[in-house]
Amino acid sequence: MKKALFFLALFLLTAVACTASGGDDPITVTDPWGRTSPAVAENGAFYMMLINNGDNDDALVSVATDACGMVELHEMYDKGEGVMGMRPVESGTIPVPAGGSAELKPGGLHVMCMGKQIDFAAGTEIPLTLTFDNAGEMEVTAVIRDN
Ligand SMILES: [Cu+2]
Repeated sequence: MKKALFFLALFLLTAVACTASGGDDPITVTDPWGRTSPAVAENGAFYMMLINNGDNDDALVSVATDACGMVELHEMYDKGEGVMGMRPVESGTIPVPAGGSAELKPGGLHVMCMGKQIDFAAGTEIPLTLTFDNAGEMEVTAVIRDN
């Protein structure tokens, strides 16, 4: 029984590794990260570059992680008079066109982490499950750093 569990665990690990680095995966995610913030800060954000090497348009639909009470896809926008605000992306998804990319970065598109469950200390690694319209689920690890 123990042995069976071991092989099951091994299989699952292999499956996750393949999902993350699969050679024919049309979507590549580079440099997922989040900014350091103390546990008392209620919210945080994650950034990354989404690259679509495939022939079909795709879109980031949602992100899930145990590190946040709730996750939304957000964009920054100009409220006027030099004041920036943020809001959920209009279509609810972040488009990643075929042969193109989408950059999530400070001051722009971001994965909003509401109700942080942990301290975002430098060096902390946070697993994220990204769900794409076509490419399906993808596991990445965001690293917390200063900028
Ligand atoms: Cu936000």
